[in-house]
This record gives sequence, structure tokens and C-alpha cells, in this order.
Amino acid sequence: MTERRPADGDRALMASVGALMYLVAGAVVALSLVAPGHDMANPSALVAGSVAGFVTAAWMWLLRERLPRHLFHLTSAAGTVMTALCVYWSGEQSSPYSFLFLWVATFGAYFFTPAQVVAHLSLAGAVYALALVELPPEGDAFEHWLLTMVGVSLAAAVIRQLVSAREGLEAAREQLLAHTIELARTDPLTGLLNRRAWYERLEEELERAQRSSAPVCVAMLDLDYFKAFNDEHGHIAGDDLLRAIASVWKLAIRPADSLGRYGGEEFALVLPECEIERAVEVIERLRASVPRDQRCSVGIARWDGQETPLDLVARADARLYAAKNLGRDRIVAAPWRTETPAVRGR
Ligand code: GH3
Ligand code: MG
Ligand code: MG
Repeated sequence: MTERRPADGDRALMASVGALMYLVAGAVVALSLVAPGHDMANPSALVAGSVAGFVTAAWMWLLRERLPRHLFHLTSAAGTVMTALCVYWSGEQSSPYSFLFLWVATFGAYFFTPAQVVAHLSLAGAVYALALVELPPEGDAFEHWLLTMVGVSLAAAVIRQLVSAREGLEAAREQLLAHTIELARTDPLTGLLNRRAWYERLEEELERAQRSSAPVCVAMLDLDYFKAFNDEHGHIAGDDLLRAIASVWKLAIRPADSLGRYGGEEFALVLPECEIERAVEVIERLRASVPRDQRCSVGIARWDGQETPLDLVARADARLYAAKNLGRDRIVAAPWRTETPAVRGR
């Protein structure tokens, strides 16, 4: 059984609920003392018990999320012992104070693991039995004990069930959210990052490079005369080719590189910690691996350390169009500030 570990928010909730329970318990005992028709065996001890309840409530409320986790086991156990003492001080085996064991059971069922709840209920059963044994006999003490323990155990089981149901729903919701986010970031045809997700990755890489001063290159890759391929082989074959290119390229790059489908038959690649010479080598490898002898043109730009991601993409894009204008099936890459772009054909 994995133990649930409450975050600070949970601890604040635990402390608030615990404080409220102590407050109500203190008030119940105080009210029962002033209510007519009840002769308590030890009213001064009950007054002390009630005050202890108020003081504990105030203390838990004031410290809230600063209370260490293990302390809630202590406050629960203390509540259990106080409840048994109140039953004892009332002088009656049939004392209604025993319903305060419900507090301990419900608190534990909501915040603790099932094994811990069983431990707390066992403590309640033991100290309650002790209180009943020490009190003057009156009717069937065992029946009181049994009814109370069955009642509080059932309440704990119901709450535990509700908590499990809620946890199941939360897990399903988180899974759905993760799946939705994944879908929103993925290109449905190729499974690559879509344009938005790729652009976010580029922003992250540039932020990282800003800190490390490492070089970053961006390549825009566009298939040549792809319309003609579609016209000749059909759109389905075109889709198949796009998928095949995506999977071949994905295998050919490093895990740190980010490949995305930028548009119809246009891909984008971020190469972190990569100088332009090595980027050209990588792209040559990608171009050589395209199936069905499909050609492509590529523009590569190295980040100048200052320009925005959009400007960097625009620069790589301008070089892609230069490659198209120079006759396609080539790379145009020029190091930062170099006037004449380096041109590499097949
Ligand atoms: P260029 O060399 O100038 O890039 O020529 P091109 O034909 O590749 O470029 P153009 O922009 O004229 O046409 C792009 C083609 O890409 C047209 C379109 O049918 C095809 N295309 C875009 N997206 C998809 C897709 O998802 N599946 C298929 N099969 N084809 C696509
Ligand atoms: Mg094209
Ligand atoms: Mg295009």
C-alpha cells in the first residue's frame, strides 16, 4: 500500500479539519455539562477536557501547514484517548461521548492510508473497552462497544470508498489532460511535433543557449515539387511519403534535436549545441536518406545570440527560398554575418 503524502496544501486542510473537529468536540462536551438532566461523574475533569479541546483546536489552526505530517497521527490518537476519558469521566457506559470516535475514524479514512486507519480504530477499540471496563456495570457494555465500533468502522469504510472514487476520477482526468496536451502538440499525420510545439521547443532551446552560450542552428526543409509527386502518385502515396520521411529523419537525428512538421510538406529542425558546419553535415545526411528519391531544399541559420526565435526562423526560411530560387535540391547555409550564403547542391 503506497502511503499518501500530503502536500503543504493538504497539510493545511488536515490541520483545519482537525482544528474544527477538536473545536466541535470541546463545544459538545461544554454544552453537555450545562445541559439539564445530565449528572456527570467528574464534571471538573470534563471541563478540563473541553478546554483541552479548544486549546488544541486553536493551536492546530494557528500552525496549520507548519504542522509536521506525523503530528496528525498524534492529534488523532490524542483525540481517541480524550474521547475514551470523557466517556469514563461521564460515569456512564452508555455515554453518548463515544460518538466522538467518529471524528477520528472519518479524519483517518480521508487523510491516512487504510492500514493507518485500522491502527487508529484499533486504538479506539482498546481505549474504549478500557473505559467501559473501568465504569460501573450498566446494561450490556459489550453491546455499546460493538455498536460504536461497527458504526465508526462503517463510516470510515464509506469515506475511504468515496476517497478512492475521487482519486480514480482525478487520475482519469490527469490522464485525459496529458493525452489532450499530447494531441495538441503532435502533428496527426507524421507524429512529429506540430508547428506550435516545435516553436515552443525552439524558444526553450534559445533560452537554454542564452545561459550556456552554446551555438544553436535552425533548418527549414521543404520537399521539392511535391505537388507533382501527389499529381503523379496520388495524395495517399504523398501522405505515406511524408510519414516515411518523418520516421527516417527522426531516427537520424540526436535525441536533443527537435524535428517538427512546420506546414504541408515543410519540416523544421532545431539543432542545439551545433555549429553550422555540423548542421550542414546533418542535413546532408537527412537529404540523402529521403525515400523514393524525393528531393528537398533546405535553409539553415545559426542563432546570432540575440535575435528572436521568429527572426531566426525567418532567416532560415529566407535561405530556404534562396535554395529554391537557385534551382532546388540544395542547402543554403551561411554563418552568421557572412555576406554570401554557402550553397551546397547534390
Ligand atoms: P516547391 O519545390 O516549390 O516546394 O514545389 P511544391 O510542389 O513542393 O510546393 P507547392 O507549395 O507548390 O505545393 C506543396 C504541395 O504539397 C501541394 C500539396 O498537395 C502538398 N501537400 C501539402 N500537405 C500535404 C499532405 O498533408 N499530404 C499530401 N499528400 N500532400 C501535401
Ligand atoms: Mg515544396
Ligand atoms: Mg512548401
